[in-house]
Amino acid sequence: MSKSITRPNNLEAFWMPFTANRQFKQTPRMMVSAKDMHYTTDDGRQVLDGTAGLWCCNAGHARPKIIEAVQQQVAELDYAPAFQLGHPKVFELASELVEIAPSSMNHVFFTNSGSESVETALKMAIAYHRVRGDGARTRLIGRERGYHGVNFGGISVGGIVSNRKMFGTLLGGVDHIRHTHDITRNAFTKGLPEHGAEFADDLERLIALHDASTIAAVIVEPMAGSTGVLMPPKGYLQRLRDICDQYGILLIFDEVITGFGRMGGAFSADVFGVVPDIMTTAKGLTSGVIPMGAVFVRDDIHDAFMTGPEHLIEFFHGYTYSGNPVACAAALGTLATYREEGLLTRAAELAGYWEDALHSLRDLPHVIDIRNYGLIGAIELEPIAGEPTKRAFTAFLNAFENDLLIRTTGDIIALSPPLIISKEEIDFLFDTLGRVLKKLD
Ligand code: PXG
Ligand code: PLP
Repeated sequence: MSKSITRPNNLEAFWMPFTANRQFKQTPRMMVSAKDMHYTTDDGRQVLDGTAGLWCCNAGHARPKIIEAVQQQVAELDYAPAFQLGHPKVFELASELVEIAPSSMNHVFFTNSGSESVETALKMAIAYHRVRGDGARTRLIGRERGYHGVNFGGISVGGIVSNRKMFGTLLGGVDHIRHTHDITRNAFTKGLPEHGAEFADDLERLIALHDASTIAAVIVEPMAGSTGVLMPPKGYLQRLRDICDQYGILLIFDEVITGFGRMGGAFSADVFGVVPDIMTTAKGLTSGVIPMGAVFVRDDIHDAFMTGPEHLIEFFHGYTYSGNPVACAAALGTLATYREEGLLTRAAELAGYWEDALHSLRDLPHVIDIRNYGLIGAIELEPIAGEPTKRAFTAFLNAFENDLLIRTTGDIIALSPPLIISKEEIDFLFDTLGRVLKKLD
């Protein structure tokens, strides 16, 4: 392929998402192609993808099965209306998905992103109580430091201050349980932290305040990714599950990052043995190739809607592109790739090697915590006094110059490579990152 792709001569028009626009446009970092574990930049460098794009390219880049599926589908049926009409692939995909989902979740609603999956799940939860005649249950409970996308519902239940503070009063009737980050007791834990199951009891506080009869659902990420990789303390998710069961509150797991193999199983519901009532996914569903999300629901939640006259719409919700045929083809190609290469469990096989390599960085300057599970790792750095985020952002820039893509949030470095990574590539990743960290001011 030609490497003579030139840089566009005007970068002004595109307002970049979640980006320091002015910094980027002064010194652009441009990706022009990708294959397997690597991006190629416009200056011809091969950069190791340490983040699976944005936690989504779980099968790696330019995988043949996915390319073929998308190319065929776009020529055969590019689009079919999603409302009151169907096409074969969307049913085929839903059936394949419920095969790998927890056994009680046999229904799937399609969206186009994680943010839309979250909105869909929150609406389903509130509507579910209402169709059962329990319409006072409208309150939604999220968690401090939670990330549930960027739409109004998602930022309302979310708990990342910078994503909330600019946008007014948000959704009413929302409250938050406390986050689970506790470096004092859990620093440098390998795998799940020993301490903190009792943080789940904070839900009891909110139930005492609002009364369970007003609460529709609790939404949490089983592993809080975007805020900087916070693993659930041992026993924490089970305790949340127990409290929700006791009070008739739905439990939503936001598995947008944790779904599709990242933690070492298809979903973290399997990995941690705690099954939610509703599960939101996106990202790894199509390995990032075409935007798509899916919301999985427990059978009795779906069935509760299937009442009334049969010619009437049961759930007044959906997107123009829900179950888009090309997205479905991408997802089917992705699932085939996962299946053939054993990728949904590969993170579990590599976890030990990954963990050892990651924790070998613990004595480097400014490192105050290291966390990991499956093929996820995080390195928390001491912020520069008065200049939060700067130290980690410098590490990101230096790593990129040294042919390694990492991701930072605040002063935390997050790592989540494609699930096809080799041991040699893991070595390259941590050797490079170690050199970058050693040089940080
Ligand atoms: N829920 C969770 C748990 C997520 O992690 C979303 C919802 C929203 O998905 P969409 O597809 O609308 O972006 C996410 C997305 C990062 C990072 O670097 C994380 C996400 C997106 C982009 C960057 O931490 N998470
Ligand atoms: N805005 C307008 C004016 C629309 O007509 C529609 C869909 O018909 C939307 C927003 C929602 O778009 P989507 O279904 O792609 O989310």
